[in-house]
This record gives sequence, structure tokens and C-alpha cells, in this order.
Amino acid sequence: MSFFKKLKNAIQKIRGTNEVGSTALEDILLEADFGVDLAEQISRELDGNADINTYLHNKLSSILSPLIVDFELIIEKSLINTKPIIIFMIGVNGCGKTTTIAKLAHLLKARGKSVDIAACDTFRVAAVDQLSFWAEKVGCRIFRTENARDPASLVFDAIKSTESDVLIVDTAGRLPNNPNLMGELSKMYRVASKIDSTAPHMNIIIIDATIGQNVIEHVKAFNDVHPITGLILTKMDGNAKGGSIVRIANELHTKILGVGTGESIADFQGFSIDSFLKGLVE
Ligand SMILES: Nc1nc2c(ncn2[C@@H]2O[C@H](COP(=O)(O)OP(=O)(O)O)[C@@H](O)[C@H]2O)c(=O)[nH]1
Ligand SMILES: [Mg+2]
Repeated sequence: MSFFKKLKNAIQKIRGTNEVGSTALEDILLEADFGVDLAEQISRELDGNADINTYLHNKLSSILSPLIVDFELIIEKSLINTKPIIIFMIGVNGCGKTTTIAKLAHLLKARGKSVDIAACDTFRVAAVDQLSFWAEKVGCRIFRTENARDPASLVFDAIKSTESDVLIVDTAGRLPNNPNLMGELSKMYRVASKIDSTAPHMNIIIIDATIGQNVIEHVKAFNDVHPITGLILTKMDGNAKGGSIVRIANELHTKILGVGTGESIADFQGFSIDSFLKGLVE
């Protein structure tokens, strides 16, 4: 049963029986990864609200709208003063970092920007090959090494050598509870800022819409290593609702840069409240 239908049923049930409390509503919202605080708040407010759709639209708009930003516009504005714009892509394993790099590079190239890519997920040959495939498809220069080595030294070489408008840096997927891997990431930031004290100019976390658990903890932990500029929500083309970003937005006020809607380079869009809500209630 859809999220919306479940909500409706729960509300009807509460109203029909004059039951006090709204545990059923809360459970549905928790299931959708809204988090405890927001689930409580929404179920309390929804309980006395006639039109669920309007209420949800207004509620989600008030939380999400102030955080929606236009990726291309940020790049356009930044390019006035900054070149290259150095972008780090971070996140856990399999969230969609590498694919999203291809999408962003494709988008920027289509707008006439030159883009280089640094394959700093150096430990897996397959990861480097995957990025090389995308770089060739999009028509980008790629900085890569044949042998596994310190990603910080690759990021150093890439920043020193690039002559493009934008340099996008791929990183290995990591769980924030792995101190070695988080230390390695810190080193990459340090090295980048040694060459350009303002780098990286964007630090983008990729959030997999199919994963709800621990996502907010991951965002917090990555943000502690280096402040996050914004998030991109991937895999919104499937059954996933992406409810976790409502919680992230509500609690951490992380900017929302866009949405991944498939596995090919054109599958990137700006975030739309209407589409998000539609996905949620369908
Ligand atoms: N359906 C769908 N799949 C995606 C999307 N983004 C990434 N993927 C897939 O998710 C898997 C992991 O993506 P990848 O970019 O390698 O993740 P990484 O480990 O974070 O670099 C791959 O099979 C991608 O094709 C998306 O927006 N929609
Ligand atoms: Mg990858």
C-alpha cells in the first residue's frame, strides 16, 4: 500500500474510533524515514488537519524549499572568481558517486564548461575503469593512476595539472565509522587546500534514496570532516521515496543540489517539491 493511502487509512481510523494519540501515523512516517521528531510533529499536526495532501505539501515545502539550490547557477556564479572549481564527491559505498560525476560532467559540458575528473577511488581498479568509461563517453580528461596509491597525491597532481573550469574528484565509498578511511579523506582535503586555500569549493554528499537507516548520522560524520555544500539524492527512479532527505533537511539544513533519476548521463534533475511529493504519495 502506498505511503499516502496508509496515512489516509490511519487518519480515518483515528477519527473513526476517537482514539487519542497517533501512533499509527507516526509508524508510517517512521517507515518513510522521516525520523522520530518529524514523525511526531507531523502526525500531531496531521491529526487535526482536514486535507492531508495540502498539509503535506505545505509542510514539506516549508522544510525543503529554502534548501533547494540550482547546481548550474552555483557553477556559473563561482566561475566568475574561481577556476578551477574543485568539487569533491563523497558518500558511502554504492550510493552513486561515480555515476553522478558523469551526470554533472555531462551537464556542465553541455553548458560549454570544460571539465576534468580525478579518479581518486584509487584502491579498486574497477572503480577507476568505471570512471574512465564515463570520462570517455562525456569527453572529459581523467587523472588516474594504474597502481593503487595514495589518493591525496593523485588529487594533488590533478589540481596542479588541470586547466579546466571544473575538476570533479571521485572518492572511495566509506562508512564514517572507519577511522582510517576518514583519515584518508581528511588528507585529501588538506592537500587540496594547500594548493588553493579555498578548495574544495564544493563538497557534495551523495545520498541513496533506497537507504534510510543511519543516513543522518553519515551526513553529520562527513560534515565533521569537511563542511558539506549540499546533497544529491540518487536512485529516485525506482520505488524509493527518499524520505530521509526530509529529515536531513529538517535537522541539518543541508542544501539540495539535485536528484539522480537513472543510470545514464542525462538522468539528473533539479529537485522539485511537486515531483517529490508525487513520488511519496503514489
Ligand atoms: N536507478 C538508478 N541507479 C543509479 C543511480 N545512480 C547510480 N545508480 C547505480 O547504482 C550503482 C552504484 O553507483 P556508483 O556510481 O558506482 O556508486 P559509487 O560506489 O558511490 O561510486 C550503479 O549500478 C549505478 O548504475 C540513479 O540515479 N538511479
Ligand atoms: Mg564509485
